[in-house]
Amino acid sequence: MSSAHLTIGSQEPPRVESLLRLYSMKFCPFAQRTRLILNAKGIPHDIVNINLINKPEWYFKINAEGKVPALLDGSKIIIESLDICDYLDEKYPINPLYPAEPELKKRDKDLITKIGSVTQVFADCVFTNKEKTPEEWLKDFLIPLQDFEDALAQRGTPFFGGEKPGMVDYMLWPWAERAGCIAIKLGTKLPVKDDQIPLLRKWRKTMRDYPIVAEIYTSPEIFWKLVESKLKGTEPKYDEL
Ligand SMILES: N[C@@H](CCC(=O)N[C@@H](CS)C(=O)NCC(=O)O)C(=O)O
Repeated sequence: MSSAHLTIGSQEPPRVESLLRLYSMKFCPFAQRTRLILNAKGIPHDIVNINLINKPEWYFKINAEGKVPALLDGSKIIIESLDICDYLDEKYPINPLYPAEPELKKRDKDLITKIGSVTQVFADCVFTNKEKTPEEWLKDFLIPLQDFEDALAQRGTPFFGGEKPGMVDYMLWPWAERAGCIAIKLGTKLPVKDDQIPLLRKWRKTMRDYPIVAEIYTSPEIFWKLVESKLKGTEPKYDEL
């Protein structure tokens, strides 16, 4: 079930016993991470979408900060996308998303902590009106992205997870999916040269076609509508995009 985005004055839909519930917003990259993991592991769940501008009162009992995603598992509530994804990976061993060797798992976790630097540049570029040239933005992006390029080179596999996506792939993907918004915002593509981040660009294309990713893919044009309403300070039409 994927519902319309619930707003102030709404009631929470009845819970289904023994079914995990994910509180989400269709276009939230952090919630997308958790949706990818639920789908990658084939975990039955339902989704309750939250209107993040006019949040339903009851949602603050789930997450006092009012943010999505949040996961309800019986009486247990887990917040923060990375914690939810790790929780799911531990609880549902099918299709493990980290390597079994502790040192390789740590290597993945360390890489995941570097995603924040990528999302920061993305937010600055797309959601603010900072005056920079495309060349300057490219330089800003290449600094954090180089770590990921180096990791792919070191691993020698199409995905960070090997021959199929693992936790690093799914945690990074939502921003790769939205990367098309950069060209829309700047009115031109970033002037990436052929020898810059070639493995990462190939990874992006391969991920785009991977069934778990393709199943919940949203185009940059749709994301852009959400960005525009954020920049204008208007309420996004979550259910009409
Ligand atoms: N660190 C959190 C970030 C979650 C987050 O910022 N979610 C946004 C939507 S994309 C949100 O709920 N915003 C509403 C708010 O801040 O009130 C995570 O990884 O889950």
